[in-house]
Amino acid sequence: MSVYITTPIYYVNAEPHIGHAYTTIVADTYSRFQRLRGQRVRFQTGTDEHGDKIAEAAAREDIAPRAYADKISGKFRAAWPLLACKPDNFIRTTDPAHIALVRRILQTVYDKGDIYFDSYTGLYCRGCERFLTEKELVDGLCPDHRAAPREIAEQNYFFRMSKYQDKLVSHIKKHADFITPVRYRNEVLSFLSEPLEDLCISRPKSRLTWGIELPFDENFVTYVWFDALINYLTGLGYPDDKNFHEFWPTAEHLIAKDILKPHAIYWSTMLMSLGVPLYKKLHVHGYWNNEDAKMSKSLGNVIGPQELVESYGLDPFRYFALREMSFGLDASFSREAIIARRNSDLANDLGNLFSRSLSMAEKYVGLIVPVPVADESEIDHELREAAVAMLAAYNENMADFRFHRALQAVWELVSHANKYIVTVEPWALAKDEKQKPRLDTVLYNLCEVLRLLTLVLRPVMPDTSAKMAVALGYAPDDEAVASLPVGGRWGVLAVDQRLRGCPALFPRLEVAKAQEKQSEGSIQVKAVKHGDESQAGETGQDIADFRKFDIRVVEIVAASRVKKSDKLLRLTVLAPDERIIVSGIGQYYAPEELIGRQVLAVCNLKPAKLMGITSQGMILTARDDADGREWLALSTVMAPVAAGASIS
Ligand code: ME8
Repeated sequence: MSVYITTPIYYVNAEPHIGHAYTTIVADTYSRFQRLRGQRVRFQTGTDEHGDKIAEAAAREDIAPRAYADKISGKFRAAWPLLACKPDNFIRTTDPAHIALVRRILQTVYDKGDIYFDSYTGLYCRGCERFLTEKELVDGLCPDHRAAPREIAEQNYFFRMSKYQDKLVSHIKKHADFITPVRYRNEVLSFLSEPLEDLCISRPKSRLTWGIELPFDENFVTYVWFDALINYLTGLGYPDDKNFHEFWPTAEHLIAKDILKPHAIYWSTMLMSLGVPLYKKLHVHGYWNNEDAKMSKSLGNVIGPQELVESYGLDPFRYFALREMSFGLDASFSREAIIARRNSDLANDLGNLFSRSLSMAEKYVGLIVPVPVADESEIDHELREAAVAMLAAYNENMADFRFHRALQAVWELVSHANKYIVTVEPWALAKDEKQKPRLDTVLYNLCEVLRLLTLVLRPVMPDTSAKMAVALGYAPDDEAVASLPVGGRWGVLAVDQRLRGCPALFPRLEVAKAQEKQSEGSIQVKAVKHGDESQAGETGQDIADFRKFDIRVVEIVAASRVKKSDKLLRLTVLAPDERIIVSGIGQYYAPEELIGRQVLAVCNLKPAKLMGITSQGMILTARDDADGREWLALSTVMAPVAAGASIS
């Protein structure tokens, strides 16, 4: 089967921002998902370059509209690779092929008698680039642009939109998922319950020259929407190209709620007049606000793609965008929200599952996928069922543009697998030779969960998924991690496969509040760095003070819980002398996980008594509570060193 997915073509009167980024990431994720299912996909985006708004923006910069359009269109084109968005076609309305097709279609519709000349007086909103009806105004103003429309009286050409009203209503009623989510379908039906006016589709050249000239009257240019919507056909080589025949019947348009009417009504009736079957679906999403305020250039709170990626990382931003917005509703962007998602969902839940599982596979089976035993226990069965349920929910929700639900389902499996580890305690199984088959089964199951996660996250976080694939010993395009028909079931991971082990998938982030460039509305975030000199500044401490502390790498050789305490662990460490350290990490680490680990500890503190045990030092941890849940991460060294090595 084939899939044709389009984004709106964006106006070149402003640079790309988070709103454009979101729509394009959704289209890209959907294309990748459909490819993962084995479909042939065509994904198109581009820029909308004619009309009042562009002419005005160019005039403000004192350059010709075409040169201005070239500059901004180039910025859109350059933005998408930064977000790992890979459109198959990038269309511009100034492309000669597009201009030729718009003129050809205008002529066809005109010859058919669906365009007529008339005089007209109307209320024109420059922001919307269209005449508004009295009913659309709120307190005499355009509700979107909060400006009073101008009364304009002029002669113009009109498209007989009203002629197709009944046909459109019955099409929408007959095809329940023509416009989704349903609230937007209802909005369109409610609008169509009143008589539809014909659409003014020309602008006299005396008022606007930056547009496509009407083929039947050189004194007029085409209204920008009659020009822009046709891009969806131009991009397929309508009417003769094989792409048109293959992809048009599958067309799915993706837009935000701001441009519902032109797509649902203008475009559908234009297609009816042309005699071209309607597109298959219109997917409508809500609006991103910045910290609950509308984003606008004048408020200085517009965030560009480059800044987003530099601040948060590419995949965390893609994940956040898809997970945070319930498709169809508005959502709010904030630095706290994205960092919380990154630290909690990605670093804590997914990252930990991955590194824990692979480090156990390294320790217990030398990174070779072990043979699972046939008679699995109840808990293994539940894990497998959870994986199967995730696949079903994922497939259904991704196909229906409910990305947040699909990701919720994926994270249910992540947390199920994390609980599985805590319950089965692989480290305890490893102590008993008789439990070897059980341990092998557990490790197989965990690696198989990791493989399935790698597969389903591929459309959402392509870079991370590729890293995960390599860590599991796959080439990134291996069908086990790159094809749902092949890999989308339990048990595909081959026994004896050599795993490679895993780097940290998501280094944790903190908000560097002091460095926020509030005035520019931009956000600065940096990786956690201890002892960062820039933070010490003028009031910094003397290095001699730091040297007073004897910080060493210590090796944990034994660990147990301190009785009657959730938090405290009794650790026997080599520093290199053997000593006991009591540490408050019991809620975050199981004692068994720690044996053999090298961590940092302060070794010359006065001995302290904790729950009756004398502690001869303090283990160093990084505390993170960015998402409101405290998490302590043990500090460690990147390569093994001799126990007792000092830190300087
Ligand atoms: O309307 N939240 O172009 P445009 C979510 N050229 N999405 C947003 C957004 C926000 N705050 N801001 C913009 C046009 N978008 C026409 C389209 S199509 C034939 C012609 C996204 O540059 C969203 O997809 O104003 C919205 O529909 C689109 O950008 C509007 O882009």
